[in-house]
Amino acid sequence: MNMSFQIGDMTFSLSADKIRPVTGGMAISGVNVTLQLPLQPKQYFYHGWQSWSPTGWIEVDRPFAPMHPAIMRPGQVDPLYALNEKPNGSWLGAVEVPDGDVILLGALGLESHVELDGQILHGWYEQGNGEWFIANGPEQIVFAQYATLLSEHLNEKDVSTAAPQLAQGFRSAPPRVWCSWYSLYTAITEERLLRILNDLSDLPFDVFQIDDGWQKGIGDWEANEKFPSGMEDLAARIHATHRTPGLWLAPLLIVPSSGIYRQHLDWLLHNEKGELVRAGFNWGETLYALDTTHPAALEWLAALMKKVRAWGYDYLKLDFLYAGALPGVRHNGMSRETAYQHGLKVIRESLGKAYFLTCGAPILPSLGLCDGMRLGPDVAAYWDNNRDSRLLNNLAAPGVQNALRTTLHRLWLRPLVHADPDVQYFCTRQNNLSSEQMLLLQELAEITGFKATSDLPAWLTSAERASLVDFLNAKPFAKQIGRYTFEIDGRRVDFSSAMLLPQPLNMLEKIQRSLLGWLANMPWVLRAFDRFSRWNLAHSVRES
Ligand code: 9PG
Repeated sequence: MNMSFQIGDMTFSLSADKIRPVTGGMAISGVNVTLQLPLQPKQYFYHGWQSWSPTGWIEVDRPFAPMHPAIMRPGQVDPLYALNEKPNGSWLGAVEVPDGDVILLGALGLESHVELDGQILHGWYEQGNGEWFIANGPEQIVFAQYATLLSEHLNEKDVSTAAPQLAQGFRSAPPRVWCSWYSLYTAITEERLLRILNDLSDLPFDVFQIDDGWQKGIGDWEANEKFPSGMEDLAARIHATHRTPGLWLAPLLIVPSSGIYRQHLDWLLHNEKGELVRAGFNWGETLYALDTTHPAALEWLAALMKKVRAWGYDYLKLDFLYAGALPGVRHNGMSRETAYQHGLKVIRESLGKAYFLTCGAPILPSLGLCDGMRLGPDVAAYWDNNRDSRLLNNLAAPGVQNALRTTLHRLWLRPLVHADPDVQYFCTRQNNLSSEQMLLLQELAEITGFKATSDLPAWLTSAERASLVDFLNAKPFAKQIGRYTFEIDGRRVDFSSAMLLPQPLNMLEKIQRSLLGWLANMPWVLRAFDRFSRWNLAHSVRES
């Protein structure tokens, strides 16, 4: 069906199967929908696939170019669209019109994508038919209406099992978390964590969360030799300090050195050629994915979740979840995001009343099934890494600027899930952030209410410790006043400095990119790099 409509003094033409008015806009349906814009927009809202994928407003004539190295792409963007150089994004897209208003085209179902082709905003479902929301108006209002429709749509399909549990415990407000990752990385040991638990003393944290480094391997979720008393004992010790024990796992990833890989290759996701689907590269190994439609794999997944709950962990940070939604051929033929959602439901049910934080997670298919969601890439104790963000074009790389940019552009999701902006820093030791940069991160957490840090209590000066206590106890009132500006308890906060995108490369830098992208794409280089960072880490945390 083709129709035209008028917004202000502009005429649009729309092609879709069905059209009906809904609050704030129109609901349309169709596998392929197109909206002919009356003029070429200047800015496009690019929405990344999973937590770490770049998200934000970009100039239409300078869309995000492919990220490097290629080997990392499956773990950073939707691999199906990694080479699409038009402005495009997962499930939704928006453009800005000259009066400052925006036009949004947002899917209400999974496996959908939006692209800007000249003056045509084009949305499609990878398969099947689906619904869309289309609206025009002030940015915050249009996105809020989309979020409302998304929640109704997800509830309609009865996906939401998390929502009824939200009333319990600290789920009404996001938890305050001490997380081991951003100070110790994989160099955690039982002894070190117990010392920190003791040093935290009266700091008001709800959760003590153990991150990557406790496990035998990715797929082998048992305590390694650095945790001689076992994970159950550690959970009991955390409980004894009246904090909720939290644990990190990447349950949908499998690496070649794991037992699952050796014994159950058939549980892994394959492509149409029968080869294993690659899910990226990390820990010196190629990553593979669990097929979340394989009955035996699902049984193992449910048993794993029940095991960690029985150990005493009531807060789970489940990471690298995108692996379950990668393109591939599944055991029961399910499409990719539906298969992921199926796996997530099994996880949610097996976790019972535990707090479930998703990370590295495809956004729309996780809604309604988790309590909290990481909305950006990892922070780091520096603002930006020029090599990654600019030379390698990798805006999913760790750093405060990338994390602020992506998270800020996803704040419209807040009515649907606790928004985790990643950790904040208070400690100045071994930290390259300026006090203004540390403050911006803290302010973003004040806005979302999800507060966390990895700062080592023994490294905090008494002034730093006091400001951490104030931060954790405060319940400021935050209000958005512009695209990047907020008022927090009457104080004006401007995030614009974090929104800038890297400058284009000159000739010499382009040569550097090719060389670096080629080198960083080789497993042996990444393996050597991994070994070097572990060695470096061992030295830097010796004094902690
Ligand atoms: C633990 C970490 C922390 C962190 C997560 C996630 O592409 N990569 O190789 C890649 C590595 C680590 C990473 C993200 C991407 O970080 O976001 O908070 O839990 O895993 O390994």
